[in-house]
Amino acid sequence: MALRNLQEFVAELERLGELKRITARVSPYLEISEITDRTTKAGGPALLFENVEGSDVPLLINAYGSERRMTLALGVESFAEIADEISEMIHLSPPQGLIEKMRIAGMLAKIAKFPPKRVRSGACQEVVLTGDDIDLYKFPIITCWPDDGGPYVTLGQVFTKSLKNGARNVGMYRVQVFGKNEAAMHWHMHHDGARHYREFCAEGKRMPVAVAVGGDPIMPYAATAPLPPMIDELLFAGFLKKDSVPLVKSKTLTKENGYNVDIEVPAEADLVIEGYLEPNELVTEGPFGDHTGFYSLADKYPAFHITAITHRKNPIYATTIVGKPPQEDYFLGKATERIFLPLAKTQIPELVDMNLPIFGVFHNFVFVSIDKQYPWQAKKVMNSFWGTGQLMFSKIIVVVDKHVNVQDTDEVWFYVGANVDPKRDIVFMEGPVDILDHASPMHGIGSKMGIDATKKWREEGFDRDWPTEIVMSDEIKKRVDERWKEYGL
Ligand SMILES: [Mn+2]
Repeated sequence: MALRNLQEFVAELERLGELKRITARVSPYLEISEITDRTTKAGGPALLFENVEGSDVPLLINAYGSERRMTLALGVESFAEIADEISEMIHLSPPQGLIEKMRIAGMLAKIAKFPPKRVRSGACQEVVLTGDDIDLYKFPIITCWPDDGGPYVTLGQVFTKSLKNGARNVGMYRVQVFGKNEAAMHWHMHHDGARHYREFCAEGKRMPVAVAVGGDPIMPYAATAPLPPMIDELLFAGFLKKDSVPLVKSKTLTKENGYNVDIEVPAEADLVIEGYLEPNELVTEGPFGDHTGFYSLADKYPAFHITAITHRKNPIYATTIVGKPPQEDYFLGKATERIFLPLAKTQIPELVDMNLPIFGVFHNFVFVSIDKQYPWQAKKVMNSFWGTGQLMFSKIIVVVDKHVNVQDTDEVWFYVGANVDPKRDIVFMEGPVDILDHASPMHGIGSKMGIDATKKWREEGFDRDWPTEIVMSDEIKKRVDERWKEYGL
Protein backbone atom coordinates (compact mmCIF):
# COMPACT_ATOMS: atom_id res chain seq x y z
CA MET A 1 0.00 0.00 0.00
CA ALA A 2 1.33 3.39 -0.94
CA LEU A 3 2.21 5.68 1.92
CA ARG A 4 0.93 9.23 1.59
CA ASN A 5 3.33 11.21 3.74
CA LEU A 6 6.34 11.16 5.99
CA GLN A 7 4.24 10.74 9.13
CA GLU A 8 2.84 7.46 7.74
CA PHE A 9 6.31 6.38 6.63
CA VAL A 10 7.76 7.00 10.09
CA ALA A 11 4.89 5.09 11.74
CA GLU A 12 5.42 2.17 9.37
CA LEU A 13 9.19 2.14 9.91
CA GLU A 14 8.62 2.16 13.64
CA ARG A 15 6.07 -0.65 13.49
CA LEU A 16 8.57 -2.79 11.59
CA GLY A 17 11.42 -2.06 14.01
CA GLU A 18 13.23 -0.08 11.30
CA LEU A 19 13.40 3.22 13.18
CA LYS A 20 15.09 4.42 16.34
CA ARG A 21 14.08 7.60 18.20
CA ILE A 22 16.92 9.57 19.77
CA THR A 23 15.90 11.84 22.62
CA ALA A 24 19.41 12.89 23.68
CA ARG A 25 20.22 16.49 22.74
CA VAL A 26 22.43 16.53 19.63
CA SER A 27 24.04 19.22 17.53
CA PRO A 28 23.10 19.70 13.87
CA TYR A 29 26.76 20.69 13.35
CA LEU A 30 28.62 17.45 12.43
CA GLU A 31 27.34 15.40 15.39
CA ILE A 32 24.22 14.05 13.61
CA SER A 33 26.40 13.32 10.60
CA GLU A 34 28.88 11.22 12.59
CA ILE A 35 26.09 9.29 14.35
CA THR A 36 24.40 8.64 10.99
CA ASP A 37 27.62 7.62 9.24
CA ARG A 38 28.31 4.99 11.89
CA THR A 39 24.69 3.79 11.84
CA THR A 40 24.48 3.44 8.03
CA LYS A 41 27.83 1.66 7.80
CA ALA A 42 26.66 -0.79 10.50
CA GLY A 43 23.44 -1.52 8.55
CA GLY A 44 21.44 0.23 11.26
CA PRO A 45 17.91 1.72 11.35
CA ALA A 46 16.38 5.02 10.30
CA LEU A 47 17.04 7.67 12.95
CA LEU A 48 14.53 10.19 14.26
CA PHE A 49 16.34 12.87 16.27
CA GLU A 50 13.71 14.48 18.50
CA ASN A 51 15.95 16.91 20.33
CA VAL A 52 18.18 18.85 17.98
CA GLU A 53 19.93 21.94 19.34
CA GLY A 54 18.38 25.18 18.12
CA SER A 55 15.20 23.71 16.63
CA ASP A 56 11.86 22.32 17.78
CA VAL A 57 11.51 20.22 14.65
CA PRO A 58 12.46 16.51 14.72
CA LEU A 59 14.94 15.30 12.11
CA LEU A 60 14.69 12.07 10.12
CA ILE A 61 17.77 10.57 8.50
CA ASN A 62 18.82 7.19 7.04
CA ALA A 63 15.14 6.50 6.24
CA TYR A 64 16.19 4.97 2.88
CA GLY A 65 19.36 3.38 4.21
CA SER A 66 18.53 -0.28 3.53
CA GLU A 67 16.95 -2.25 0.72
CA ARG A 68 13.98 -3.06 2.92
CA ARG A 69 13.27 0.57 3.80
CA MET A 70 13.79 1.60 0.18
CA THR A 71 11.20 -0.91 -1.06
CA LEU A 72 8.86 0.17 1.74
CA ALA A 73 9.12 3.78 0.53
CA LEU A 74 8.26 2.58 -2.97
CA GLY A 75 5.31 0.56 -1.66
CA VAL A 76 6.56 -2.79 -3.00
CA GLU A 77 8.01 -6.03 -1.68
CA SER A 78 11.01 -5.91 -3.99
CA PHE A 79 12.53 -3.75 -6.73
CA ALA A 80 11.82 -6.64 -9.12
CA GLU A 81 8.08 -5.95 -8.80
CA ILE A 82 8.51 -2.58 -10.50
CA ALA A 83 11.12 -3.87 -12.96
CA ASP A 84 8.76 -6.71 -13.96
CA GLU A 85 5.91 -4.28 -14.49
CA ILE A 86 8.11 -2.13 -16.73
CA SER A 87 9.29 -5.26 -18.59
CA GLU A 88 5.69 -6.23 -19.19
CA MET A 89 4.85 -2.76 -20.43
CA ILE A 90 7.70 -2.99 -22.90
CA HIS A 91 6.78 -6.46 -24.12
CA LEU A 92 3.04 -5.97 -24.35
CA SER A 93 3.64 -3.33 -26.96
CA PRO A 94 4.64 -4.07 -30.56
CA PRO A 95 8.30 -4.98 -30.62
CA GLN A 96 10.21 -3.06 -33.25
CA GLY A 97 10.90 -1.01 -36.38
CA LEU A 98 8.56 1.79 -37.36
CA ILE A 99 6.31 0.90 -34.50
CA GLU A 100 8.99 1.92 -32.01
CA LYS A 101 7.45 5.36 -31.73
CA MET A 102 4.02 3.96 -30.96
CA ARG A 103 5.51 1.67 -28.42
CA ILE A 104 7.08 4.58 -26.60
CA ALA A 105 3.81 6.49 -26.87
CA GLY A 106 2.04 3.46 -25.37
CA MET A 107 4.48 3.33 -22.49
CA LEU A 108 4.12 7.03 -21.88
CA ALA A 109 0.34 6.65 -21.79
CA LYS A 110 0.69 3.93 -19.20
CA ILE A 111 3.14 5.92 -17.13
CA ALA A 112 0.83 8.93 -17.44
CA LYS A 113 -2.18 7.09 -16.02
CA PHE A 114 -1.93 8.96 -12.73
CA PRO A 115 -1.03 12.57 -13.50
CA PRO A 116 -0.59 14.97 -10.57
CA LYS A 117 -3.83 16.63 -9.46
CA ARG A 118 -4.47 20.12 -8.11
CA VAL A 119 -6.17 20.24 -4.71
CA ARG A 120 -7.45 23.33 -2.90
CA SER A 121 -5.45 23.06 0.27
CA GLY A 122 -2.61 21.00 1.65
CA ALA A 123 -1.00 20.16 4.96
CA CYS A 124 2.24 21.68 3.65
CA GLN A 125 0.64 25.12 4.05
CA GLU A 126 -0.81 24.77 7.55
CA VAL A 127 1.76 27.36 8.62
CA VAL A 128 2.80 30.12 6.20
CA LEU A 129 5.79 32.35 6.96
CA THR A 130 6.51 35.41 4.84
CA GLY A 131 8.48 38.64 5.21
CA ASP A 132 10.38 38.94 8.49
CA ASP A 133 8.96 35.63 9.72
CA ILE A 134 10.97 33.66 7.18
CA ASP A 135 13.70 31.80 9.04
CA LEU A 136 15.42 28.74 7.64
CA TYR A 137 17.18 28.29 11.00
CA LYS A 138 13.85 27.20 12.54
CA PHE A 139 14.68 23.86 10.92
CA PRO A 140 17.50 21.55 12.02
CA ILE A 141 19.51 21.95 8.82
CA ILE A 142 22.73 20.02 9.28
CA THR A 143 26.35 20.73 8.51
CA CYS A 144 27.64 17.37 7.31
CA TRP A 145 31.47 17.46 7.22
CA PRO A 146 34.17 19.61 8.83
CA ASP A 147 35.27 21.49 5.67
CA ASP A 148 31.72 22.06 4.34
CA GLY A 149 30.88 25.65 3.38
CA GLY A 150 27.90 25.65 5.78
CA PRO A 151 24.63 23.87 6.47
CA TYR A 152 22.86 22.24 3.52
CA VAL A 153 19.33 21.08 2.75
CA THR A 154 20.31 17.70 1.31
CA LEU A 155 17.03 15.92 0.58
CA GLY A 156 15.07 18.72 -1.07
CA GLN A 157 12.82 18.16 -4.06
CA VAL A 158 13.44 21.14 -6.29
CA PHE A 159 10.40 22.20 -8.37
CA THR A 160 11.00 24.31 -11.47
CA LYS A 161 9.23 24.93 -14.77
CA SER A 162 10.45 25.58 -18.27
CA LEU A 163 10.02 29.16 -19.42
CA LYS A 164 9.54 27.86 -22.97
CA ASN A 165 6.74 25.33 -22.50
CA GLY A 166 5.83 25.33 -18.82
CA ALA A 167 6.94 21.70 -18.38
CA ARG A 168 7.71 20.84 -14.79
CA ASN A 169 10.89 19.29 -13.45
CA VAL A 170 11.58 17.90 -10.01
CA GLY A 171 15.23 17.30 -9.18
CA MET A 172 17.22 16.70 -6.05
CA TYR A 173 19.80 19.44 -5.74
CA ARG A 174 21.49 20.53 -2.54
CA VAL A 175 20.72 23.96 -1.12
CA GLN A 176 23.34 25.77 0.94
CA VAL A 177 21.95 28.05 3.64
CA PHE A 178 23.62 31.44 4.10
CA GLY A 179 21.07 33.26 6.24
CA LYS A 180 17.48 33.07 7.43
CA ASN A 181 16.22 33.88 3.92
CA GLU A 182 19.31 33.47 1.73
CA ALA A 183 20.61 30.29 0.13
CA ALA A 184 22.23 28.91 -3.03
CA MET A 185 20.95 26.38 -5.55
CA HIS A 186 23.44 23.73 -6.57
CA TRP A 187 22.64 21.99 -9.82
CA HIS A 188 25.06 20.59 -12.38
CA MET A 189 25.02 21.92 -15.93
CA HIS A 190 23.42 18.75 -17.33
CA HIS A 191 20.53 18.75 -14.81
CA ASP A 192 17.05 19.70 -16.01
CA GLY A 193 16.80 22.45 -13.36
CA ALA A 194 19.96 24.07 -14.75
CA ARG A 195 18.53 23.87 -18.26
CA HIS A 196 15.41 25.72 -17.06
CA TYR A 197 17.62 28.33 -15.38
CA ARG A 198 19.50 28.94 -18.67
CA GLU A 199 16.12 29.63 -20.33
CA PHE A 200 15.26 32.28 -17.71
CA CYS A 201 18.78 33.78 -17.94
CA ALA A 202 18.53 34.02 -21.72
CA GLU A 203 15.29 36.03 -21.40
CA GLY A 204 16.52 38.05 -18.41
CA LYS A 205 13.61 36.80 -16.27
CA ARG A 206 13.41 36.00 -12.57
CA MET A 207 13.01 32.24 -12.05
CA PRO A 208 10.63 30.87 -9.38
CA VAL A 209 11.86 27.77 -7.51
CA ALA A 210 10.25 25.75 -4.72
CA VAL A 211 12.09 23.22 -2.58
CA ALA A 212 9.88 20.65 -0.86
CA VAL A 213 11.21 18.57 2.01
CA GLY A 214 9.59 15.42 3.41
CA GLY A 215 6.07 14.50 2.37
CA ASP A 216 5.39 11.43 0.28
CA PRO A 217 8.35 9.04 0.76
CA ILE A 218 8.30 8.24 -2.95
CA MET A 219 9.19 11.81 -3.92
CA PRO A 220 12.93 11.81 -3.09
CA TYR A 221 13.23 8.69 -5.22
CA ALA A 222 11.23 10.13 -8.14
CA ALA A 223 13.34 13.31 -7.97
CA THR A 224 16.55 11.29 -8.40
CA ALA A 225 15.33 8.84 -11.08
CA PRO A 226 17.16 9.28 -14.42
CA LEU A 227 14.11 10.30 -16.46
CA PRO A 228 14.31 11.93 -19.88
CA PRO A 229 13.55 15.67 -19.74
CA MET A 230 10.07 15.25 -21.27
CA ILE A 231 8.85 13.02 -18.44
CA ASP A 232 7.61 14.91 -15.38
CA GLU A 233 8.93 13.25 -12.24
CA LEU A 234 5.40 13.53 -10.79
CA LEU A 235 4.03 11.31 -13.58
CA PHE A 236 6.67 8.75 -12.67
CA ALA A 237 5.77 9.10 -8.97
CA GLY A 238 2.11 8.56 -9.91
CA PHE A 239 3.05 5.46 -11.89
CA LEU A 240 4.97 4.06 -8.91
CA LYS A 241 2.22 4.91 -6.41
CA LYS A 242 -0.72 3.98 -8.64
CA ASP A 243 -2.19 7.25 -7.46
CA SER A 244 -1.91 10.92 -8.36
CA VAL A 245 0.38 13.23 -6.42
CA PRO A 246 -1.74 16.02 -4.93
CA LEU A 247 -0.42 19.54 -5.54
CA VAL A 248 -1.36 22.94 -4.18
CA LYS A 249 -0.61 26.34 -5.59
CA SER A 250 2.48 27.85 -3.98
CA LYS A 251 1.89 30.93 -1.83
CA THR A 252 4.26 33.33 -3.58
CA LEU A 253 5.47 31.80 -6.86
CA THR A 254 2.53 32.77 -9.04
CA LYS A 255 1.75 34.74 -12.16
CA GLU A 256 -0.14 37.26 -9.97
CA ASN A 257 3.22 37.95 -8.35
CA GLY A 258 4.80 38.68 -11.72
CA TYR A 259 6.40 35.34 -12.52
CA ASN A 260 6.06 33.82 -15.97
CA VAL A 261 4.95 30.43 -14.60
CA ASP A 262 2.95 29.23 -11.59
CA ILE A 263 4.76 26.80 -9.32
CA GLU A 264 2.70 24.12 -7.59
CA VAL A 265 4.06 22.22 -4.60
CA PRO A 266 3.24 18.79 -3.13
CA ALA A 267 0.34 19.09 -0.68
CA GLU A 268 1.77 16.44 1.65
CA ALA A 269 5.25 17.99 2.04
CA ASP A 270 6.49 18.75 5.55
CA LEU A 271 8.24 21.93 4.51
CA VAL A 272 8.30 24.05 1.37
CA ILE A 273 10.90 26.75 0.73
CA GLU A 274 9.64 29.18 -1.93
CA GLY A 275 11.94 31.63 -3.63
CA TYR A 276 13.51 32.91 -6.79
CA LEU A 277 16.78 33.14 -8.68
CA GLU A 278 17.83 36.31 -10.51
CA PRO A 279 19.22 35.74 -13.99
CA ASN A 280 23.00 35.30 -13.85
CA GLU A 281 23.28 36.23 -10.15
CA LEU A 282 25.81 33.72 -8.86
CA VAL A 283 27.36 33.28 -5.42
CA THR A 284 30.15 31.09 -4.10
CA GLU A 285 28.70 27.77 -3.03
CA GLY A 286 30.57 24.91 -1.33
CA PRO A 287 32.79 23.16 -0.51
CA PHE A 288 30.63 20.13 0.17
CA GLY A 289 31.63 16.63 1.32
CA ASP A 290 30.22 14.72 -1.64
CA HIS A 291 29.16 11.17 -2.52
CA THR A 292 32.54 10.60 -4.16
CA GLY A 293 34.11 10.48 -0.68
CA PHE A 294 35.88 13.80 -1.37
CA TYR A 295 34.93 17.44 -1.02
CA SER A 296 33.54 19.13 -4.11
CA LEU A 297 35.25 22.48 -4.48
CA ALA A 298 33.48 25.77 -3.99
CA ASP A 299 32.15 27.22 -7.23
CA LYS A 300 29.64 29.78 -8.53
CA TYR A 301 25.94 28.84 -8.36
CA PRO A 302 22.67 30.81 -8.40
CA ALA A 303 21.71 32.76 -5.28
CA PHE A 304 18.34 31.59 -3.96
CA HIS A 305 16.23 34.32 -2.34
CA ILE A 306 13.47 32.99 -0.10
CA THR A 307 10.00 34.53 -0.43
CA ALA A 308 8.06 32.17 1.84
CA ILE A 309 8.42 29.12 4.04
CA THR A 310 5.34 26.98 4.48
CA HIS A 311 5.12 23.89 6.67
CA ARG A 312 2.94 21.41 8.44
CA LYS A 313 1.90 22.17 12.03
CA ASN A 314 4.09 19.27 13.17
CA PRO A 315 6.71 18.86 10.46
CA ILE A 316 9.48 16.30 10.32
CA TYR A 317 12.65 17.56 8.66
CA ALA A 318 14.03 14.84 6.37
CA THR A 319 17.67 14.92 5.43
CA THR A 320 20.61 12.73 4.44
CA ILE A 321 24.36 12.80 4.28
CA VAL A 322 26.66 11.68 1.52
CA GLY A 323 30.34 10.79 1.91
CA LYS A 324 32.56 7.76 1.75
CA PRO A 325 30.35 4.80 0.85
CA PRO A 326 28.24 3.08 1.96
CA GLN A 327 25.77 5.87 2.58
CA GLU A 328 22.01 6.15 2.35
CA ASP A 329 22.16 7.29 -1.31
CA TYR A 330 23.48 3.88 -2.33
CA PHE A 331 20.00 2.40 -1.81
CA LEU A 332 18.32 5.11 -3.91
CA GLY A 333 20.86 4.27 -6.64
CA LYS A 334 20.27 0.55 -6.23
CA ALA A 335 16.54 1.07 -6.76
CA THR A 336 17.32 2.87 -10.03
CA GLU A 337 19.74 0.17 -11.16
CA ARG A 338 17.06 -2.50 -10.64
CA ILE A 339 14.03 -0.53 -11.89
CA PHE A 340 15.73 0.78 -15.03
CA LEU A 341 17.44 -2.50 -16.01
CA PRO A 342 14.55 -3.54 -18.34
CA LEU A 343 14.74 -0.16 -20.08
CA ALA A 344 18.52 -0.46 -20.45
CA LYS A 345 17.91 -3.87 -22.05
CA THR A 346 15.75 -2.29 -24.75
CA GLN A 347 18.83 -0.25 -25.76
CA ILE A 348 21.40 -2.98 -25.08
CA PRO A 349 19.63 -6.29 -25.81
CA GLU A 350 22.58 -8.55 -24.88
CA LEU A 351 22.61 -7.11 -21.37
CA VAL A 352 21.91 -9.78 -18.74
CA ASP A 353 22.61 -7.92 -15.50
CA MET A 354 24.49 -4.91 -14.23
CA ASN A 355 25.88 -3.78 -10.92
CA LEU A 356 27.00 -0.32 -9.91
CA PRO A 357 29.05 -1.53 -6.95
CA ILE A 358 28.96 0.37 -3.69
CA PHE A 359 32.66 1.35 -3.82
CA GLY A 360 32.22 2.81 -7.29
CA VAL A 361 29.94 5.64 -6.06
CA PHE A 362 27.63 5.18 -9.11
CA HIS A 363 29.95 6.26 -11.92
CA ASN A 364 33.45 4.94 -11.16
CA PHE A 365 32.63 1.28 -11.84
CA VAL A 366 29.97 -0.61 -13.75
CA PHE A 367 30.01 -4.40 -13.84
CA VAL A 368 28.04 -5.84 -16.75
CA SER A 369 27.19 -9.41 -17.77
CA ILE A 370 26.22 -10.11 -21.38
CA ASP A 371 24.94 -12.93 -23.53
CA LYS A 372 27.85 -12.84 -25.98
CA GLN A 373 26.81 -13.89 -29.49
CA TYR A 374 29.47 -12.39 -31.76
CA PRO A 375 33.14 -11.42 -31.61
CA TRP A 376 34.12 -8.26 -29.71
CA GLN A 377 30.57 -7.80 -28.48
CA ALA A 378 31.96 -6.76 -25.09
CA LYS A 379 33.51 -3.72 -26.78
CA LYS A 380 30.21 -2.93 -28.47
CA VAL A 381 28.50 -3.01 -25.06
CA MET A 382 31.06 -0.60 -23.60
CA ASN A 383 30.33 1.84 -26.42
CA SER A 384 26.59 1.45 -25.82
CA PHE A 385 27.05 2.36 -22.15
CA TRP A 386 29.19 5.36 -23.03
CA GLY A 387 26.42 6.49 -25.37
CA THR A 388 23.39 6.02 -23.08
CA GLY A 389 22.00 8.71 -20.73
CA GLN A 390 23.79 9.04 -17.42
CA LEU A 391 25.57 5.74 -18.04
CA MET A 392 27.88 7.76 -20.29
CA PHE A 393 29.71 8.78 -17.11
CA SER A 394 30.77 5.17 -16.36
CA LYS A 395 34.52 5.50 -15.80
CA ILE A 396 35.51 1.84 -15.67
CA ILE A 397 33.28 -0.80 -17.29
CA VAL A 398 33.96 -4.47 -16.73
CA VAL A 399 32.16 -6.88 -19.08
CA VAL A 400 31.79 -10.56 -18.18
CA ASP A 401 29.90 -13.52 -19.63
CA LYS A 402 26.27 -14.22 -18.70
CA HIS A 403 26.99 -16.94 -16.11
CA VAL A 404 29.00 -14.55 -13.94
CA ASN A 405 27.09 -13.02 -11.03
CA VAL A 406 27.92 -9.33 -11.29
CA GLN A 407 26.29 -8.67 -7.91
CA ASP A 408 29.21 -10.60 -6.38
CA THR A 409 32.08 -8.17 -6.90
CA ASP A 410 34.80 -10.68 -5.92
CA GLU A 411 33.49 -13.00 -8.59
CA VAL A 412 33.83 -10.21 -11.18
CA TRP A 413 37.42 -9.48 -10.13
CA PHE A 414 38.16 -13.21 -10.34
CA TYR A 415 37.22 -13.18 -14.04
CA VAL A 416 39.14 -9.95 -14.64
CA GLY A 417 42.20 -11.65 -13.22
CA ALA A 418 41.61 -14.93 -15.03
CA ASN A 419 40.31 -13.93 -18.47
CA VAL A 420 42.09 -10.68 -19.26
CA ASP A 421 45.22 -10.11 -21.27
CA PRO A 422 45.65 -6.45 -20.34
CA LYS A 423 47.17 -5.27 -23.59
CA ARG A 424 44.52 -6.98 -25.69
CA ASP A 425 41.42 -6.63 -23.51
CA ILE A 426 41.58 -3.11 -22.12
CA VAL A 427 40.27 -0.25 -24.24
CA PHE A 428 40.28 3.49 -23.60
CA MET A 429 37.68 6.02 -24.66
CA GLU A 430 37.40 9.77 -24.20
CA GLY A 431 34.36 11.88 -23.53
CA PRO A 432 32.30 13.65 -20.89
CA VAL A 433 32.92 12.43 -17.35
CA ASP A 434 31.04 13.12 -14.13
CA ILE A 435 31.80 16.68 -13.09
CA LEU A 436 32.55 15.37 -9.59
CA ASP A 437 35.43 13.31 -10.98
CA HIS A 438 38.49 15.06 -9.52
CA ALA A 439 41.04 12.84 -11.30
CA SER A 440 40.08 13.71 -14.86
CA PRO A 441 42.58 16.09 -16.52
CA MET A 442 39.92 18.75 -17.03
CA HIS A 443 36.58 19.53 -15.38
CA GLY A 444 33.91 17.31 -16.89
CA ILE A 445 35.97 15.66 -19.62
CA GLY A 446 38.42 12.79 -19.51
CA SER A 447 39.04 9.19 -20.36
CA LYS A 448 37.23 5.96 -19.60
CA MET A 449 38.36 2.35 -19.53
CA GLY A 450 36.64 -0.84 -20.62
CA ILE A 451 37.83 -4.26 -19.49
CA ASP A 452 36.68 -7.23 -21.55
CA ALA A 453 36.72 -10.13 -19.08
CA THR A 454 34.60 -12.45 -21.22
CA LYS A 455 35.91 -15.75 -22.57
CA LYS A 456 37.94 -15.12 -25.75
CA TRP A 457 36.96 -16.79 -29.02
CA ARG A 458 38.91 -17.95 -32.03
CA GLU A 459 36.90 -15.42 -34.08
CA GLU A 460 38.40 -12.79 -31.82
CA GLY A 461 41.91 -13.81 -32.79
CA PHE A 462 42.51 -16.10 -29.83
CA ASP A 463 44.01 -19.23 -31.37
CA ARG A 464 44.79 -21.25 -28.27
CA ASP A 465 42.36 -23.64 -26.56
CA TRP A 466 40.31 -21.92 -23.87
CA PRO A 467 40.27 -24.19 -20.81
CA THR A 468 37.08 -25.51 -19.22
CA GLU A 469 36.07 -23.98 -15.90
CA ILE A 470 36.03 -26.29 -12.89
CA VAL A 471 32.47 -27.06 -11.79
CA MET A 472 31.37 -30.04 -9.67
CA SER A 473 28.72 -32.30 -11.19
CA ASP A 474 25.12 -31.67 -10.14
CA GLU A 475 24.76 -35.31 -9.12
CA ILE A 476 27.55 -35.12 -6.57
CA LYS A 477 26.42 -31.73 -5.32
CA LYS A 478 22.95 -33.10 -4.70
CA ARG A 479 24.35 -36.15 -2.91
CA VAL A 480 26.52 -34.01 -0.63
CA ASP A 481 23.60 -31.66 0.07
CA GLU A 482 21.49 -34.60 1.16
CA ARG A 483 24.19 -36.15 3.31
CA TRP A 484 25.55 -32.90 4.80
CA LYS A 485 24.22 -33.57 8.30
CA GLU A 486 25.78 -37.04 8.33
CA TYR A 487 29.25 -35.58 7.92
CA GLY A 488 28.87 -33.72 11.21
CA LEU A 489 30.41 -30.55 9.73
MN1 LIG B 1 13.82 15.62 -15.11
